[in-house]
Amino acid sequence: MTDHTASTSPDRTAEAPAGPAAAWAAAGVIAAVTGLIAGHLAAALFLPRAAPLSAISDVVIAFSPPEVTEWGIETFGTADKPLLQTGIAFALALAGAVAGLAWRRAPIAGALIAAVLAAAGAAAAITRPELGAAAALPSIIAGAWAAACLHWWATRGAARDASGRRRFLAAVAGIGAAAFAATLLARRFGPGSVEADRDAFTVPEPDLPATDPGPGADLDVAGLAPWRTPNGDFYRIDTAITSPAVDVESWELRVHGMVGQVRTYTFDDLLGRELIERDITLCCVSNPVGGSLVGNARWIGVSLADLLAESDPDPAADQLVSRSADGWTAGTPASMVFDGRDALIAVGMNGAPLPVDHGWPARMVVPGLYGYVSATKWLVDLELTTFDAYDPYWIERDWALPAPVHTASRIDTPGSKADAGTVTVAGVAWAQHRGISAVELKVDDGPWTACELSDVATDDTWRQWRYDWDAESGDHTLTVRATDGDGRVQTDEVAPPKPSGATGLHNVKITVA
Ligand SMILES: Nc1nc2c(c(=O)[nH]1)N[C@H]1C(S)=C(S)[C@@H](COP(=O)(O)O)O[C@H]1N2
Ligand SMILES: [Mo]
Repeated sequence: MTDHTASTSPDRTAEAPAGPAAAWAAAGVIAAVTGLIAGHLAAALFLPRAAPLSAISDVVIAFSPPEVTEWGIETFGTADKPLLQTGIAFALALAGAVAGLAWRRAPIAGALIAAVLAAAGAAAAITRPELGAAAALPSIIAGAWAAACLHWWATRGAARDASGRRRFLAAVAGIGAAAFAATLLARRFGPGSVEADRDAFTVPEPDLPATDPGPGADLDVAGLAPWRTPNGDFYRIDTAITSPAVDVESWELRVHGMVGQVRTYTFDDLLGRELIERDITLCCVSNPVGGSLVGNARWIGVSLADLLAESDPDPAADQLVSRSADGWTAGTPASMVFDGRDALIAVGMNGAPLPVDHGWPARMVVPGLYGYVSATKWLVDLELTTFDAYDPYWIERDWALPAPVHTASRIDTPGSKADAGTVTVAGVAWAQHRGISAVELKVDDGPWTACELSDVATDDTWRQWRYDWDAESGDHTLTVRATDGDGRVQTDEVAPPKPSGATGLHNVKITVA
């Protein structure tokens, strides 16, 4: 017979917490990180932008002063958002350690920390544009998993001996690693994945093919940017942490505002229209002199002007506001959209379906304007309005109203060292929709000397240039300047990117041995 009254269980309140504090902190970190993975797996399965890290980063960006976001873009370029997400993940891991230590003293305190973090993630997700109440779920799952982990640890892990504790934590970390792999797979192939839709889309043959500039379009110099920028190398700038996953089946483009008739178009409606293929160079207003936020691609899409005309726009509407699936906006002068230039709603880029990061399934491209006032990705809405009535995203943040791109030129090669003798100096120059008529190079304080230019078929692309320089040993400065198609020489006046685009001449300092 067992004597149930003679219990050997110790007095819990009097006992010191099981296991060393460091092990509890480690358990907290593992709980937080695996919780985040659980949240991201849940999101990947049904709502990519509701992933806790994406939602929190989106909110951090939305509420950061513009100076901070611009500093991020300038300092880290395209790596700004992965870095922000990594930083937030570290902060959450740290919060996990704190929750672990708190749980050691009083489980309710640790659970409370997990609940507060989950609530913050949930609030961030449901307040994002176009995300409903269901967006709270991934963060709730993350918090619940983290709390469950700490509970398991407290009840069956912490009291073991050192190697038992390590085995316990390794097992939980292993589950996390497996969930991480599953997340990556779900992102690529899961129901929330737009990649599958995109893969299934074959870009149709254009009704109006681009005029090919021929082999002379590319001077083919080592180190020189190719005339056509491959999609994988094309710069990417946007405010989205995770590119919006737009479902092409239900995608609609709405035209409204100061129009005679509101219209909506499906993706099939777009494909049924006359398809136009054009080579157009796109550049970012944030690009510093000599910078790489510029690229040239062969776009395929429909005429923006023709599509808008079907809605019978009011001639008093001077601004076309385009809106993306994630609520970003750009304001383009209606006069420029309707002046006959090849303003496109593009569905293809360099022969491939528009990459998800570049706006799948549809984006705007307007030759001659910076991206922030024209190149809306994940396009869903076109509103004819006035500049007086509405300030779009970057205008509200004190960037300049739209103006034609500045004439710019860049030296791509050589770098900072060369051997004496003939050195090929080469680069690109752009002044979209005005074209480039000349590029000149200056060595030290010498005269401006004309460079050889590549062939172009239109004024809407950049143009390569090259110059065979007879380099003598010593330190030299090479400076480049371009002249646009209207005969205007690029200004040497130095201006920063904000508010209306950088100006000044690009130079490189080179040591010739
Ligand atoms: N939806 C959306 N579209 C956007 C942006 C954005 O933040 N969100 N950024 C614009 C800016 S500032 C530029 S320079 C171009 C860059 O296009 P790319 O990323 O395809 O090179 O996209 C434009 N379209
Ligand atoms: Mo931009």
